[in-house]
Amino acid sequence: MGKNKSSKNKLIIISNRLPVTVSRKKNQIIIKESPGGLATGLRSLKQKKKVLFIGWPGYIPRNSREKKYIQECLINDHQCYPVFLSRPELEKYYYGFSNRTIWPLFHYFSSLSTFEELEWKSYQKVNQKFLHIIMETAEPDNTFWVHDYHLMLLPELIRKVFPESSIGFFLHIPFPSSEIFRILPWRTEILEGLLGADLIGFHTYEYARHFLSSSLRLLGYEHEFGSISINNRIVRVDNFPMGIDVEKNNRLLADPEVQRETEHCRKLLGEENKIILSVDRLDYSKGIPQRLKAFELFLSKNREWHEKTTYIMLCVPSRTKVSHYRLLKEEIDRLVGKINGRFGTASWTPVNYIYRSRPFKKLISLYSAADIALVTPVRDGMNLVAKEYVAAKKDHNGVLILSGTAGSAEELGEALIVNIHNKNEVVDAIKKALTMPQQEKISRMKIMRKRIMEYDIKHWTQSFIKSIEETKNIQASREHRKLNQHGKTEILSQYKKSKKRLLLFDYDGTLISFSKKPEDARPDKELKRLLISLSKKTNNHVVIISGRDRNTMEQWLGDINCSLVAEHGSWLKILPKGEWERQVSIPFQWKYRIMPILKNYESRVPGSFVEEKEFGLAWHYRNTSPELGKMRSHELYDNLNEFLANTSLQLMHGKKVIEVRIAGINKGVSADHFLRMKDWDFILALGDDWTDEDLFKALPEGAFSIKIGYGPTEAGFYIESPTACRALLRELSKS
Ligand code: GDG
Repeated sequence: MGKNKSSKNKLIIISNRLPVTVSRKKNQIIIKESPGGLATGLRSLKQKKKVLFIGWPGYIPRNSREKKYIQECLINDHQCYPVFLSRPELEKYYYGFSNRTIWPLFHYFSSLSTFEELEWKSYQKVNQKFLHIIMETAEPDNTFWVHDYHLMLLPELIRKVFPESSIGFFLHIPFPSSEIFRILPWRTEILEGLLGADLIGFHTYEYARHFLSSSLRLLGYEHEFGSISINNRIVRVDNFPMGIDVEKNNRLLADPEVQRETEHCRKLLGEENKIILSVDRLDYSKGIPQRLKAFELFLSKNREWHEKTTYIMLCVPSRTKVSHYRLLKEEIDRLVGKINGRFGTASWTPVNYIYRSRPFKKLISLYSAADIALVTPVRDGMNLVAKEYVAAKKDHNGVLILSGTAGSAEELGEALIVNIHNKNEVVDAIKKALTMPQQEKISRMKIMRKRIMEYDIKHWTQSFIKSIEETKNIQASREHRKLNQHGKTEILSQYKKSKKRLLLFDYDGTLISFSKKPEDARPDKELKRLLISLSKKTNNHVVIISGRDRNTMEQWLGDINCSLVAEHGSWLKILPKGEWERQVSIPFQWKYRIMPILKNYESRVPGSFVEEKEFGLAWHYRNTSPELGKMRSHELYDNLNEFLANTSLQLMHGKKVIEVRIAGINKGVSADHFLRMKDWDFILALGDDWTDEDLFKALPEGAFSIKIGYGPTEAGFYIESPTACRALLRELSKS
């Protein structure tokens, strides 16, 4: 496959299926475009970007000549790069892992999920296969947009071969709660695969929240407003509710053929007859049997509607090779037969069941003709049918009944929202819809329609791509501040040149890595040696600024010729005098009031503990279950915040710690003592926590400041870890 020379503006869309279908008829290969919403949405980007597609063409070639022919046609005429899959691959990767493991699990049908090692292996292999085609087709700086649950390992695979590329991933189905997700034996591999992307998109806020929660619980990744920092990379997680192709919709609604078909349909069923419509792929997630049972109950409870309402149920065959789907089909056939047999008459068939795919034009005519759309999935990522129905109701004369468990319910709150497992609720909704006053129908439909017209497929595509770009820009600005060799050389050369140097170091997370128990983070031999060597130099004044208590500081670092700051500045030991001085003179009765609150959290959150300092109290939650710790920390913070209002105490949320201490004391204020001491010609401050931000803010112009780890900061530079920080200290001490 020839490489397509390109620039940054090449966008590569990767999905299980290409937007074309290849088939063979009478010994001839036929290629038909099957543009879904996505392909349409991308058309609006085409002026700015060259768009290519990678995916399975839906056909297994008979021989290598045919394969080559198909390949050439697809590439040259459709910008589609095929990934050919063998029959065993389709069986294991597609029908197997994708549709027998992930699909049921992510739709909360965990009991239908199978966990077969061989299918997982095939899933891995096929994701690799996609990667190979990508490597033959793409350039390292392209933008990749990977779609859906079939390719969840691909973002990480692409990242490994093209580390600088921009990668977006969008999941079209729900992302389940972490309690369901963790059932998957290969949960960490899937999460890591997805986290190779720069941007991970979901239909709803809930799915994004579930994903963030799984990443935290299973991999320990914290997030800040939906952004996760992994080493030096940011991964943004957000919701992008998919819209529909509004333009196509409007075009078809104006088409005389569609209008004729709508009228024909209405006439056929009788002008007075109310039409209830549902359109689904035949899938257990769509709640079809439950809906039929609810309709049966409606008919049995409301005889006055007999012969006055018809339910048109369009089911599109789907995954017929998976046994659950075949069983479902049988159940649906049986239920339709039962209802029609029980209530039907010579002139009226209550359920008009169509089991085949119809051209989209016909679908629009049906939407247009229907008085009610009954969209009641058990669970659905979004459900575009609900949106298509609303969009087709130009005259606003229709009612949408929608499951609260469909992603689209987040945007379509004016629908009659139901729980499909509550048959009576559905029956009431059907009745309400049939008798709804015209004015109410119009006002509900108007609001929904306006929203759908605005947030259409173009809007969705553009905002996703824009969001990848924004994430990349944030990444670049961070990269720009990463302490590279050039930055290091500058610091070292300034250091060498200067005569009056102030070195301000935070302790935990900066000079030493965090450990499970705070008392285990003693300085190691090398650290002591480095600190001694740096503080011995007559031109240097070393200050270690910590939130730790005075006794620990003295015990661990008291023998070094440096100044110490304990409890964020409540105590200072300033050289050359070298005696501890208290900076606060406030009665500490307050501790007796705060302590029971913190102790209560200590007992409620296993692994957490309270630390008592002379002028502060801290509740540490580093060793708790990450989510519980985080949740309780926010709760405690809120409680204390109210409690401490109008006191001279301040509340601080540090790294896995909540601390209460005297107001007006912080690392910035303590640093000021040292900054004012002399006219320093070299200042270097190192810190990792947000308490160190006060220190960075207090520094004069020209000072060097370095944040250890990633996240928003006032510091001039980033460095990735305490280990990297140690390496810098080594170089300084050698200078
Ligand atoms: C997955 C997620 C998410 C249906 N019958 C015919 C036909 N359709 C079209 C509809 C609609 C689409 O198929 C169905 O989309 P849904 O959103 O309802 O459901 P899934 O197929 O399960 O899609 C879902 C979606 O991905 C997008 O992210 O919303 O939650 O499960 O557009 O119009 N089209 C034609 N003939 C038919 O007979 N031509």
